[in-house]
Amino acid sequence: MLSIMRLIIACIYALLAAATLSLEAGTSGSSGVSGKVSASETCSQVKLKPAGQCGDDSDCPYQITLPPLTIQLPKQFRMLEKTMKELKSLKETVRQLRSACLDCIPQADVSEARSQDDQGRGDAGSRTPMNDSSGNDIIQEMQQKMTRMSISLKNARGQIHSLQARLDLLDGLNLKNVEEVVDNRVANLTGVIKKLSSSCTTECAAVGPPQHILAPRDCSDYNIMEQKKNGVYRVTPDPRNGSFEVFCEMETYGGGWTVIQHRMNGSVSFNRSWADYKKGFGNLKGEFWLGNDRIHLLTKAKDMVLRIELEDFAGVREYAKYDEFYVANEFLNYRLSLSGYSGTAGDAMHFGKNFNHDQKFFTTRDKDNDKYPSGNCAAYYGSGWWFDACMSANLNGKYYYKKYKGKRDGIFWSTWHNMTTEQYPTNYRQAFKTVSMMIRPKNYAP
Ligand SMILES: [Ca+2]
Repeated sequence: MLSIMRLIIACIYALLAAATLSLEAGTSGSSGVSGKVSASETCSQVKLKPAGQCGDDSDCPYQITLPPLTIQLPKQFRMLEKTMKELKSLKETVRQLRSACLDCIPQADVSEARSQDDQGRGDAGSRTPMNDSSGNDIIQEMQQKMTRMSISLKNARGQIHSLQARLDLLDGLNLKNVEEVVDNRVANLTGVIKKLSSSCTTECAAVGPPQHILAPRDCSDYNIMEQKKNGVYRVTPDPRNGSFEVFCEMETYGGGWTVIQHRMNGSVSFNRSWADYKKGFGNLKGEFWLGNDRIHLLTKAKDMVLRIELEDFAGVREYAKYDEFYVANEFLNYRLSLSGYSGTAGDAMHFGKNFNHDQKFFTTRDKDNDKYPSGNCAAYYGSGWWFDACMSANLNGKYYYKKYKGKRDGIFWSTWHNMTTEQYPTNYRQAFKTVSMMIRPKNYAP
């Protein structure tokens, strides 16, 4: 408002200055000048004009016309008074509340005292209830705000707690621990690789060229390729480990069998070292042990079934079949997994609690992995086998051409003929004319 007043005054001053100039012009030149004197645009509404001749008393008959003053105030100004009043009453309420709080006077007492006071003041009585209610409103609003804030605080505290818990968990995991575990694993693996490369001789050098990837993995693959004749075939169970020759039984029992062991005339000794059993020995067209590494590769490549064919010197043939047959690698001592028996020769591999060849390690005369604490079963029986403590079956035993007496070190299958009918040392022991161990994929369909 002040600034508007200043503007008007400035306008008047400007007009007066202009009029003075015009007067000087009028006195020096023609008289009765009747031109309008206008200042800036802002001052255009203010007019100053001559109303006759100047007299001797220096009072010039000029008149000033001011426009009607209209000031547009913001509409909020309409509320100004009301707002000021409300502010005043609020201040009063706050003051009362503060004093009530300071004096520790119960709220009811204050209300009572105030109502008495108001009665004394007459007309003020009508405003007091409004003040009370607005005060209560403020208190309620503040209480609501407080409640909301305390809820927010509670939530925040909960979140902080859960974050802390997660942090603690991460601390527990501790990157250093993880690093240590990884380091240990790497160290172990390095050890294994070192071992592997040191044992890597001729077999590793024989790693085949890429064409072996599509080569038959075992005899069943040849059977699919319409090779129906028994004989020696090359197989590649795992391209990374090269290929090797095997004898395939393609004509009987549905064909597709990879033979891993064969006895037929006693021409080959099976009383061999760990190294011999590892790489295999004998003649694929005669008597042989395919080799533990190769048996491992074959049984690792596919789920295999084992078929054992037995024939005695009377020409009687029996068989035992196992739906699961797996030989682990050398680091696990070629541990045997064998289950799912069917057949006619009986389940001599699981003869009983004390004679069970399943899950047993391979033992040779120079490497004792058996369950017999006082000696080496392989050395005693002159055979490499998955000895327990020691055996209810041993197909790598000595080849006898007829029944024999004494130490049971021959080819042995305890469920045929029965062990109890061969009382030591008086009775004769069974001898076998031919033995075959052969494997074929479980899902093979002849
Ligand atoms: Ca032992």
